[in-house]
Amino acid sequence: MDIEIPVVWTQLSDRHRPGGEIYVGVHTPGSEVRERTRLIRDELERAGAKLVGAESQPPALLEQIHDPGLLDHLERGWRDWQASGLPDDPGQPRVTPYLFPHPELLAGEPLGVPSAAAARAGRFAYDTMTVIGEGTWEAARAGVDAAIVAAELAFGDSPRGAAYACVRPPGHHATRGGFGGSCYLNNSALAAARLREMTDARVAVIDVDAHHGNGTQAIFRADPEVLTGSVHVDPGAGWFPHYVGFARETGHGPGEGANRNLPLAPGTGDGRWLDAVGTLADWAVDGGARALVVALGVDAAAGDPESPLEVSSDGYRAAGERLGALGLPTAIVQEGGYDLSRLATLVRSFLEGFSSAR
Ligand code: Q9C
Ligand code: ZN
Repeated sequence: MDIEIPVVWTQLSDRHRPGGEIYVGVHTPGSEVRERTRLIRDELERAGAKLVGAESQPPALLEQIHDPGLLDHLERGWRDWQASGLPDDPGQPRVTPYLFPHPELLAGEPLGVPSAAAARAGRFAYDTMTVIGEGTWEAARAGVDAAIVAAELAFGDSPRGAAYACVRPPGHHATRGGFGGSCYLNNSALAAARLREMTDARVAVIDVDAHHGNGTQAIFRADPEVLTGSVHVDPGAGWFPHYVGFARETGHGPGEGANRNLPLAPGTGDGRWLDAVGTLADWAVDGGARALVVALGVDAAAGDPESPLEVSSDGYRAAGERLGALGLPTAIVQEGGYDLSRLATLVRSFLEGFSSAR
């Protein structure tokens, strides 16, 4: 079956080469690697999908979603790091934090931006895994462009349009002013913001990545017009992002009730995972959503090195059918998914399921 959904693509994704990640102080190969988007693109091309280039977008929406300090750091962080001499002494080529402005370090004093590049590396990053290299900013920016273009194609001429943004690095762990979890800029949040502009109606983000979409939750925490729902492995059972992603997090102030978390036990598998996806779908529609962003992580799949949820390829197909059947304009944005032998077919299964329901 051919995939009717346009695939928004940018070769700038390749410019992000994290070269591994620092996990528990150890340099490890990391799982968010360059091959990911190529594998997906090639598979979707074979499935007959049409590729669309991600045109460069004006910065206004980016500045609406993210803190200017974060944007400035991501844009110039690598150059400043080069100038600081740290690549030679002690020999770290990428922007890698050693110190963080923990609330107990500040002890109530105001949070500034330190002058030393080594210290600045921890000012906006909340983990040691998510390093900045030469092309990180260009790739992350292009990911945002692709997500915005996907939102525009989804809303486009057809009232039931859909488009898929084939991007890396992923975005759903990036908050307004912070980044981590292999994410720098929140592509899914940008797609939601663009849909909000175009529809002038309520929008929902449904996040099926194996990990809690903490960045998207944080960005829209107090916004009643963007519903954010996430199904993920229970952070309380020992999984990233550990501190957030619990069912008790339901939004804040005017956004109270506009966030929903469905944490699942390790080993959950298709049945209860699909029930949770369905619960979020019904919740979004009952809440008045007129457009949808799917934060499509395929790392909930069995065999993925980053999660213990045992979802199958048919599970992803069924999730696609369920979300496609809502009939809403939908921007599907790539998030995680790290089993290189299955990544592309999982995305294909989801998109085929989605297409079949339109
Ligand atoms: N590799 C996304 O899926 N894992 N981020 C820590 C060492 C963190 C995943 C264990 C997983 C973050 C976008
Ligand atoms: Zn994930």
